[in-house]
Amino acid sequence: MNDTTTQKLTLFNFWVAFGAFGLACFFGLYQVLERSGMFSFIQSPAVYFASVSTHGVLMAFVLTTFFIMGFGYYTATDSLKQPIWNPKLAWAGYGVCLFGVVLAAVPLLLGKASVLYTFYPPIQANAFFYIGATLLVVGSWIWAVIMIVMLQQWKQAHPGETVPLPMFATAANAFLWLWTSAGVAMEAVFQLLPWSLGLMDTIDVGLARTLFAWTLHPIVYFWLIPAYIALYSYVPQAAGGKLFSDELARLAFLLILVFGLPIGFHHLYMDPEQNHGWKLLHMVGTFAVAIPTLLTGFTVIASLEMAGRQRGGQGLFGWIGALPWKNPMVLAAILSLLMLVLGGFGGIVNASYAMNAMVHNTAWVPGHFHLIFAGTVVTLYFALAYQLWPRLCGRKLISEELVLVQLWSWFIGMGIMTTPWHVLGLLGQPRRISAVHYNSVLTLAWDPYELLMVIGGFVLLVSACLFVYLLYKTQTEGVGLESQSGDEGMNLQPVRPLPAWLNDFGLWNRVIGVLMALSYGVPILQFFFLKTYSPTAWGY
Ligand code: HAS
Ligand code: CU
Repeated sequence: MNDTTTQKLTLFNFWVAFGAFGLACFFGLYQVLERSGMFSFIQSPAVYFASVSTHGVLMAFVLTTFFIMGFGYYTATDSLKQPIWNPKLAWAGYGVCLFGVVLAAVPLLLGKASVLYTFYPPIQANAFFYIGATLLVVGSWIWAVIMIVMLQQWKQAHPGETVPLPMFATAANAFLWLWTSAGVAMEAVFQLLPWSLGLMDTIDVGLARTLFAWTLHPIVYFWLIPAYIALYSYVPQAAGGKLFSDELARLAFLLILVFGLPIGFHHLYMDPEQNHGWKLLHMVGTFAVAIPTLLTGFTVIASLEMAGRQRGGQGLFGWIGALPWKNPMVLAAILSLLMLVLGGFGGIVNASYAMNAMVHNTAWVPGHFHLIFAGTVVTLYFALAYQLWPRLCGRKLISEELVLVQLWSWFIGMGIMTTPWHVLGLLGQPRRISAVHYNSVLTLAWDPYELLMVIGGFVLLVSACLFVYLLYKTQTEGVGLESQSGDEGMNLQPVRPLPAWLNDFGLWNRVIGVLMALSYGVPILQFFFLKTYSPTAWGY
């Protein structure tokens, strides 16, 4: 039941997301070419770092935030069957975000903000970059508030009823985002902005990295949750079955919300500003947060198995062949789960304190996150776009075959590009370098992998262009749909009444408050009481 306001809001958000994505893929190809060192005429560290910073910001912040906002508006109206609360405010949020992106884009493209997407000090960007990034976050808070208000409105109108799963997950993501973004917001307001405006001579880099770590881990779950909504709410139905367990799905989202937040120090294992005990504590939490993903794998694969068996699949694995592989949603789910196996394995290696020393700051890390984010998550964003586009534009997709070609080529390209990165990382190649000549026999071993990475980059760019082309052509030239039925696709199977803790976030927000105070309180407060870099302060 999407009214035209929702359709427009969703489409406008999606076009910014996918426009940013398409552009970022061009930067990506340039980067693999430059980094390979095979084409001396394009070698330029200055251009490389401007490009990789723009690429990272476009992919990690623009694609994701706009996609999540657009999908959230769609999911809220479709699953709650109520219009958007305060559409004017929603458009204002969109405007603030877009303005922020433009403001940040100028210094990025001029090479005045080559600070990479993590913008760790002491490298400094032009102030407009930080102002733009802050506006993007502030605009997205408006979206989060609208989601939470819509949830409350629905609950008031339906006392005692169970919130539909897609909206439950969307609201979890809105809360997650408010908690998550607080870290980087504090870093921007109290450190980066005054420093870049010349109001402060220096800032504490250790504190900045700690505040960024607050944001850096849970933000990846902010990106991931829409992908899981696809897995739970669209895939079982698309496969011809139903969701194995609605309750397990809710539990997975709650566990992501609670465990995803207080564990950011696995990004700081090799940093000196936090002590070992805190890192160990965050490591335990990091292993705990793998549980909801394992639950998701179990529930979704069980749903697929039920569907495959209903379609006549026999034996231990016969159901896999019986699945409708030509359905874009099902194909995307299978490919995503396959990439999740290796991407998640890499995550567990990263999370292991001792093994992290082996891979930290090597090409392994971009291998990990391209596979799990650009692979698993973005593939499901594609599938959601293909699912929603006909409903948003009132037109049929122009070619089912090309959609499948696009999904397969993205999967193949991602495999070709990220496997060598994992190997290169183990061979000791640092991440975040442009083409560097080490003049060493040891680095000769890198060459074949660099060639593969270039080939992967090409395949990915072709696939990305095909994706944007398919959406554009469908919107402009697709054959009109005869009727638009409301619930098609989204699984809203009725659920029995659930206890409040599985249907509400009040308790969980309090639990998170306590966990955040426990895991970040002392590590942040110490900066105000200790002399950060005094060796005695660290007990050495
Ligand atoms: Fe990560 C670094 C740990 C998940 C993204 N991660 C990053 C960075 C990004 C990122 C962007 O502990 C780089 C940040 C930077 O620039 O510095 N990550 C983890 C762990 C997980 C994890 C433990 N990461 C993600 C997700 C991301 C993401 C999701 C994006 C969306 N990550 C780390 C650590 C670092 C890190 C360290 C710091 C590294 C360093 O030193 O800098 C877990 O959530 C992963 C759990 C997943 C699994 C996989 C289970 C598999 C399943 C699939 C089953 C399917 C089957 C096949 C069997 C345990 C459920 C079925 C087949 C059919 C045909 C049906
Ligand atoms: Cu993390």
